[in-house]
This record gives sequence, structure tokens and C-alpha cells, in this order.
Amino acid sequence: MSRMITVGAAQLGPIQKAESRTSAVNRMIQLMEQARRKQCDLIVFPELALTTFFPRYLMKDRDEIEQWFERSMPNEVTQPLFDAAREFGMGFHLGYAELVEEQGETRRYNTAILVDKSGTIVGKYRKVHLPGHAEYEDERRFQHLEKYYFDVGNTGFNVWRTMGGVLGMCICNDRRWPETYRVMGLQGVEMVVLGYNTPSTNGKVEQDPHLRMFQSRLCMQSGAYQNSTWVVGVAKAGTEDGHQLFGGTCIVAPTGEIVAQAQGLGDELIVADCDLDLCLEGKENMFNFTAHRRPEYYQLITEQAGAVPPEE
Ligand code: ING
Repeated sequence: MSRMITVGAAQLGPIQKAESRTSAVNRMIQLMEQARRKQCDLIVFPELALTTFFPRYLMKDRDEIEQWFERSMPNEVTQPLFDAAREFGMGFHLGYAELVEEQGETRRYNTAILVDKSGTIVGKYRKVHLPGHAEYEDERRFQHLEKYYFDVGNTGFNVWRTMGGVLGMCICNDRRWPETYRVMGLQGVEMVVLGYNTPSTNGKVEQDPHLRMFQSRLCMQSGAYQNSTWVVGVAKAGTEDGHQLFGGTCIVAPTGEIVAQAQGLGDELIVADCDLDLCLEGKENMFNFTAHRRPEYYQLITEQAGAVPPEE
């Protein structure tokens, strides 16, 4: 048996601060047209795909902050993506900054949606692991103010039965945490789709760019292998107003092997035929959770956040 999802991982090159959302959407539509020619069932766009990676800038004025956020989805600017999905019979995953009123309070989330082939939103995810810091840090070459701009997501790590499989989502820094994949693995996930914006250098300490790429890949490949799921990781890449983001968009098989990867740092579509039945081998053997997991020994994982070494 095979259950195929042809997936397009649509890396976006840089979006400059001055670039409009309409322009970003037009670029994404072009990638959808390419993906249609390659018969993609699903196209995956990056985290915060409509704008530059604005958490690198400190803004204090409320209106100035809120202009980076979407108050509804779809909206006037993003409607063409939904129309193309329906016309092409192609699902999509999109990351964006979301502003909502919840219990009388304004909340801001780093959000992603999953849209099916009819152009209907079937799933929403709000980023849980927000990296960086909540206050301006003078010693940094650039800021990473996600904890300042966003609330911790309140959706949890869900999966959805759509497009012939069990699909899940996470966002950027979430990909570095094994818990992210395992919670979806325990719901039988067969494909995790995620977008990221990862600076090529650390804003504070020197770090080899090659090492940073290695670590990003290591996390996605081990998440795939240890849960026997496809992982589709899609970058926003290149230089945004002088700030470099690494690329490395890739599609990872349930074996942990990379089956397709982007070559450059611009808008680039890579495609793979992902047979969801390839997940079965791992799910029935090495990572047969029912047979082999011992949750009674994993309590610390949900009881505490930080490490507590034994006393000296
Ligand atoms: N980006 C980064 C990521 O995890 C980050 C966060 C901050 C990485 C500092 C490295 C250093 O790839 C997002 N958008 O989560």
C-alpha cells in the first residue's frame, strides 16, 4: 500500500521591512503555481511568512506593533492564497502573527494554520516555545523579542486527519524540543509541517553558522526518526535589511533521512512524494509506543521545567 502526499516546501527569500504583505502573497502565489505544475497536494510556507521577521526590532507604540499582526484569517490580503488553494486543489500551511480578543483581553500569538484543498482552515497552532527575551538587550547585535511580542500559545500540539493522513504543526523554535514531536507522535502523526526564521548568527555569542545548520537539521531528523513521521521544515532565508537568516529548507522521511533540500537563500520550491505508509515500519517496530514506552518513568518531563541537579 502507499498513501502519497506530494508536498512542496516553499522556502521564501528575505522579506524586507518595507515590503508589503501583498507582495509577499504574490510571491507565495507564484510558488503555488510552480507547485501545481509539480502536482503538489500541499504547500508549506514559513513562520511569519507575510512580513519581515519583526521581533528583531524593538517597537513600543501599540499601533506600530499591531500593524504587524493579522486580525482575521483569511483577510483581504491573504484571500488570494485561499482562492488558489481551492482552484488548484492544494492545501497549504502558513505562519503569521495573530491578534485576537480573548476574555476581553488582546492577545498576540505566533500562529500557523493548515488549510485543506477546498480552501478551508482545518487546523490552527499557536507557538509554544517562544525563544529570545522579553526586554531590550543592549549587548545584542540584534534583538530576538519574541517573548515581548507574543503570548505563549494556548492550542497545544494537535493533529488533524486531513489530506489523507494525520498532520501536525509546530513553529520554528518548537522544532528543537523533543516534547513537541512526541506529543504529536502519541496522536499518530504522519507528517509534521513547520516554518522557521533562524538567524545565521547568534546575536550575543560567536557561533559557527555550519554548527547552527547542523543543530537545526539534527532536531528535525531525530524528531522524524523517533516518532516515525515525515517532517517538512521550511525557512524564510536570506538577508532582511542586513540581518541574515539561514535557509536549509528540507523534507525529512520517517527514517530520519533528508529526501529533498533547498539549494539557495531565495524563493525556492522543493518537492517530495511522501508515502505516509512509510511511517508504519517505525511505528510498528522500534518506535511501537504501546509496546515499548514506559511513561511511569517520564513524570519529571511534565512536572518540572528546569533541571534540578542533586545537591553537592
Ligand atoms: N527562531 C530561532 C530558532 O529556534 C533562535 C530562535 C534564537 C535560534 C536565538 C538561535 C538563537 O531557530 C525562531 N523564530 O524561533
